[in-house]
Amino acid sequence: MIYDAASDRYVPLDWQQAFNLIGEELNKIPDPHQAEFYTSGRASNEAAFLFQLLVRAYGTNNFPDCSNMCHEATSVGLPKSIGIGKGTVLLEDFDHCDAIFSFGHNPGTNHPRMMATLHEASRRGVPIIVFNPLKERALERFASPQSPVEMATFSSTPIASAYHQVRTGGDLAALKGLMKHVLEMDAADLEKGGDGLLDRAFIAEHCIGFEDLRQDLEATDWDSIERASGLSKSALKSAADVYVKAKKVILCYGMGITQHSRGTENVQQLANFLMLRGNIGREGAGICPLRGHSNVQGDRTVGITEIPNKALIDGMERAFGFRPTDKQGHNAVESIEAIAEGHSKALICLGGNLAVAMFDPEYVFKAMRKLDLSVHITTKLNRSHLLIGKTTILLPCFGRTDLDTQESGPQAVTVEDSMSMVHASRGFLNPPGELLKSEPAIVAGIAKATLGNRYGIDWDWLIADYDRIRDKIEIVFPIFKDYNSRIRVKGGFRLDVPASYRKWNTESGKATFRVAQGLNVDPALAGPDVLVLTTLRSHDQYNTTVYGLDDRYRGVFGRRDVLFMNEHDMADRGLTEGALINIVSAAVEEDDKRTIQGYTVVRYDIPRGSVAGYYPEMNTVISRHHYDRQSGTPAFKGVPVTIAATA
Ligand SMILES: Nc1nc2c(c(=O)[nH]1)N[C@H]1C(S)=C(S)[C@@H](COP(=O)(O)OP(=O)(O)OC[C@H]3O[C@@H](n4cnc5c(=O)[nH]c(N)nc54)[C@H](O)[C@@H]3O)O[C@H]1N2
Ligand SMILES: Nc1nc2c(c(=O)[nH]1)N[C@H]1C(S)=C(S)[C@@H](COP(=O)(O)OP(=O)(O)OC[C@H]3O[C@@H](n4cnc5c(=O)[nH]c(N)nc54)[C@H](O)[C@@H]3O)O[C@H]1N2
Ligand SMILES: [Mo]
Repeated sequence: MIYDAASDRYVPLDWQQAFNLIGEELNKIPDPHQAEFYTSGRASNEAAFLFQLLVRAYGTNNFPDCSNMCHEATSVGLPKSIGIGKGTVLLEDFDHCDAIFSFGHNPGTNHPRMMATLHEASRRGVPIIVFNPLKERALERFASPQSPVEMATFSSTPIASAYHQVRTGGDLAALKGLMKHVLEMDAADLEKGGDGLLDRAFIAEHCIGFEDLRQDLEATDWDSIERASGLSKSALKSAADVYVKAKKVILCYGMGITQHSRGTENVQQLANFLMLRGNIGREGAGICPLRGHSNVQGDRTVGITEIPNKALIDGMERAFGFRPTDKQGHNAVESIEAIAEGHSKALICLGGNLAVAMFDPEYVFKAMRKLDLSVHITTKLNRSHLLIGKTTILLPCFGRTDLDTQESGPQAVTVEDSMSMVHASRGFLNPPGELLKSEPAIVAGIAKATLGNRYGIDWDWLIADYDRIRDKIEIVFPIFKDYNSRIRVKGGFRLDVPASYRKWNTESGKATFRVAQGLNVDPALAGPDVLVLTTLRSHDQYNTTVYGLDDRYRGVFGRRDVLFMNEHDMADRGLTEGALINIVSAAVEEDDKRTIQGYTVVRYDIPRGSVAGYYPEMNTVISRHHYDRQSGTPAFKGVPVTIAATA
């Protein structure tokens, strides 16, 4: 479909016409660095790999990606700590651990399969220690749909053995407190003639940076830790006690850790905490970032990155005979800036709803309307598609469950999950329309029309049989060795995660304790009336797709125009439950002050000074200047706001 200004409608367009038009427009742009290529994490490895091939052959690394808004703090932070930006545990490890720490994720809603694992662990008597500002129901108690007894008797199993309602953004301080306790307990144990509580052999053999960390923790006083974390020294002690008693600890985390202005450092403190007792790289222990989209991790692995390393460039040269540019491209925040400034002229989206997922829609929507070319490869219509540029084209594609038949027959595609397991799936439903194409076929169509025969890449040959795409992936990325045969084994295979067997691909070859200066006292959050807004998913949504208005675990029904508040913060402002309020951005930058009007106050069990509301509605008050400078992840979970009753 193409937008037709005369009739103010999208009108049908032949596939070949669409490809040709896109090719013409892309070729009009004087410099390839003036086009942006977004990927949302639903794209399969095969589609994402072809997309990066198209973009690199075109000549840029402008790869804004949903991962830039999600686990980028993990992808940037963990490699410096443990040499890889991925989790180190397998699902089986949960059967062997004897404590689980959970920071900033809401599995009852967002990772329902994880609930079964936590449920089982809890029944086994494994303590589960939760750090989350909100009391999340499914983390407190959970009735397993897999348990006939619980289903029949309406009973449930307690999940969290201790629930620490850390202040929003207080995790850095909480983690320093936990580690400070561990060091103090270790010293006390040594004094009593014990062996100490640190894994000294692990630290000596595998780590660097321990002395710097120790000094930082010694220099951090308990008062500041209590104030910044919102947790008492004794509460932190009880959690540290569980930690040192356990032989094998797994730590899980989500967006409550990554989406902060110091998200990267948050992630690194999690790694420090585990490394103190050698809880990385052995059975039953490790770090477990819970990913979002089904293939957000895989897309990164197969080359969707704005900062290609030498191995990637060399691999591309090996597989395709040309050497792509190594010039650093744009991440999501930078791509929006480039579009807003009129520097970038085109945006091609492999899925997603970028404009709505991002901060400050007033700014972002205006930017999108300046584009000369916007193209969306998509399964469903969404709001971003209505941000019309000069030429705006929608290319409908198959979903994962649709049967994808190419020249050599039905095709399977592959994805990588949070545990680095790669498996194949094949669609089985008849596609919803005869005219739809697969994502790889659409990317190939755009590529042919844009690049012609550049570098002799035979796009038709590649998409005729996706095994050929996988063979190319294997040439570029040798960790996919025997890709096509290994995905044919039931359950797929695991990509190599060196940290999981204590091989550290860091600069020094060691696991590295990384010091974060000070506590997370973000100046933007310091004003007298300022509250820290965190933005959440409800039970009835998948990211920007809102399926219904209920959020059953949080007890909100039929609406989303609410703000969760602590009762003292309400009283301070003379508000009672049900009061109508305006939420005003307290961003430091004047041009970013925006307001959300007429929302309703809901009293909630949340720490004083923290408020919560739903993503994406709350994005209106999120400043484009407020993101983690290391990873580019917007601070979606630490937004300064003030609240006023409506006039
Ligand atoms: N049903 C459903 N499933 C999904 C999604 C969906 O939208 N719907 N989205 C998918 C995607 S892309 C992702 S990334 C994942 C996201 O999964 P989660 O990481 O669970 O995402 P959020 O809903 O953003 O919730 C974050 C949790 O962090 C807590 N939190 C907020 N601020 C802080 C803080 O400062 N510190 C701590 N410790 N906790 C905090 C919140 O109270 C909440 O419980 O889910 C994926 N799965
Ligand atoms: N305030 C705030 N903002 C946030 C977050 C937050 O917690 N708070 N979370 C951030 C996070 S973690 C993420 S991951 C981003 C999400 O950002 P995006 O990934 O851009 O957003 P989604 O809503 O997941 O995109 C959904 C759209 O993708 C398309 N789609 C779905 N499936 C497919 C498919 O198989 N193929 C193709 N081609 N298209 C498909 C459909 O058009 C659908 O409307 O949002 C971020 N924004
Ligand atoms: Mo995400």
